[in-house]
Amino acid sequence: MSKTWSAALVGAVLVAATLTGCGGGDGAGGTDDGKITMGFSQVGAESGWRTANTTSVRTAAQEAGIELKFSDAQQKQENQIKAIRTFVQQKVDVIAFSPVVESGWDTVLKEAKNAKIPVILTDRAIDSPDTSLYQTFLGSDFVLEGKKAGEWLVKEYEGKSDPVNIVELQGTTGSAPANDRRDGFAEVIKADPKFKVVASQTGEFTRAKGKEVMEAFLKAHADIDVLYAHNDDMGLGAIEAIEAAGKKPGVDIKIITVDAVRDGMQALADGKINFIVECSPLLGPQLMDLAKKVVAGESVPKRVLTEETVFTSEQAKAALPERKY
Ligand code: GYE
Repeated sequence: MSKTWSAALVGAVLVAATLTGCGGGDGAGGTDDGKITMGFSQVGAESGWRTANTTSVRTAAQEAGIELKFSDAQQKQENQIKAIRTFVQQKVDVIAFSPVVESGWDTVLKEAKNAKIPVILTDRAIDSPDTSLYQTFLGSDFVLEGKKAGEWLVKEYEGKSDPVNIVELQGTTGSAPANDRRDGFAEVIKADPKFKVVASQTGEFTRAKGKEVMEAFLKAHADIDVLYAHNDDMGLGAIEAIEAAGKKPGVDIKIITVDAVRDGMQALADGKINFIVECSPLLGPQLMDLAKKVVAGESVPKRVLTEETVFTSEQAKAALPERKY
């Protein structure tokens, strides 16, 4: 997490953002038909989490009577910048987006601000020092997720002194969840020098890349004890690589992932993953509520956190029948 964001977060606890009205007949973005139009720029379709998030946003928009202009950036920042510019030209009432990476948003967000179109960050943060560029940020605390992963590991190896060799599959380079999950985890495990991250590389949050990078890790390191994957999908890809190498995932190599989507939870219940830190993709309803308030000129908190838990294998077995995504 960037220092800027930490500072913004502290500020946000004290002050709620007050917004100037937008939409309606005030000469700002939006048309006069009374219906809210939201331009939404999604990261892509890289993971089970993302698919569930897209469904949540689409369904919630429909239920809230909000017209959604949905754009898929295919994990490319330039596509998101283009989509935001198009939304500005179209004079939508509100723009929401999940920034693929943290940096490089100031110019385009200033354009939206000049056009008086409010912006909501959803799922991922940006690291701009100018917090006036967006009204609120709705999503998880990724540093905390990384810490929870580290805390499980510390407990798991409590009382043992042998070195623990860890490989890490990072999310998309430069993205908030990759940066923060790496940092939160590192902060917790550094307390004990027996934990060593022997390799750390991006698996781009996808199964295919997770598998490919794990294959390389296995070739380069004969003595891997633990895999920490920044999402379930990369963990699931890595499981295929581990099995192909003749090792038992969850036993020979312990696996921690983040998200808790259905396939991840199944692998956890089957004992192939050992621990999952939940990250909720069901942001749609809260996003639509915030959008309505922002468009109406009401004040909203600068930071809205999602509530999340963690799962062991037993807990995954119990939760699976009810799991919606
Ligand atoms: O964990 C991962 C997805 O930004 C929280 O993006 C999201 C992450 C999620 O690709 O699976």
